[in-house]
Amino acid sequence: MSYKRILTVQDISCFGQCSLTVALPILSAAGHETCILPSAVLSTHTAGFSGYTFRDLTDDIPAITDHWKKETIKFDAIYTGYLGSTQQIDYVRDMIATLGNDDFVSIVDPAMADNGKLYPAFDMEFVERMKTLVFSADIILPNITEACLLADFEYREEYDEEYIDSLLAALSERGAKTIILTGVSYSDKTTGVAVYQDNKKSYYEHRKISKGSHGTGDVYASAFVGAYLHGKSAFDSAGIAAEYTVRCIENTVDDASHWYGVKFEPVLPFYIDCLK
Ligand code: PXL
Repeated sequence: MSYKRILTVQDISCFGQCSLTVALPILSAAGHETCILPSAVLSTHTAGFSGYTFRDLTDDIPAITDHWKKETIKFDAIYTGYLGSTQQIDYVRDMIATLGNDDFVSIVDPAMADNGKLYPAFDMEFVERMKTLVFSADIILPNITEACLLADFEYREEYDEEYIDSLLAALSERGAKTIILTGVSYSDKTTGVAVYQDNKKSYYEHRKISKGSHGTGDVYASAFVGAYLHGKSAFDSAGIAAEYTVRCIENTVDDASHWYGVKFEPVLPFYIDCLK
């Protein structure tokens, strides 16, 4: 088994089971050294709560990364999620350019939109800047909404395989390398992930749970990164992350009081088994 040092850059939502409170335990469970750079600190995530606090940590980032450079600290991978400002996108690009070991991988989840809409904190300037990060990363994990924003593509609620193929082609033409496109569903009972790598597309289909859950994009991306850095292929990692995320949702769906996230912790043993 390989022990990698991963830096993950995303927010701390103190309550709400998303971003770093999900990434840190999942990457650790996958057996990796997990270093963090919080992009912001919020009292809760922004999906479904109102009146949340938001402390932007943009101004702290240069001193943190300068210190790492002085200490010659390097990472095997940088995995980014929800960022706190447009400026942070440039800082992350600098980290990717300067803080990588040999065989370094950059993995970007452009966590900024879902269901046809940008999250409340973001605007089109952020989207434009995010393109510079996404189209230079080794692996990206957009959902369909994010992919459409990044590729200037029309967003559709209903679509077919041809539409998804054109969306993947548009991303690839703009510079995307390996694409893990999440939430691709061609039937009522199933959904899946389209994996585009070396000009070839594959599709991992799995059961769909009708009720949408918060934070599952972060659970999925973190489980993907953990498996990929463990040495699994992009397609196998996409499948493992999908099976794990579905089980996390199934473990939560009957508990109406747990609407803000998924109970991913009790399902970690399943994830660890998948990595064997
Ligand atoms: O799960 C994505 C996410 C992460 N962090 C914050 C969010 C969201 C989604 O809304 O609000 C703060």
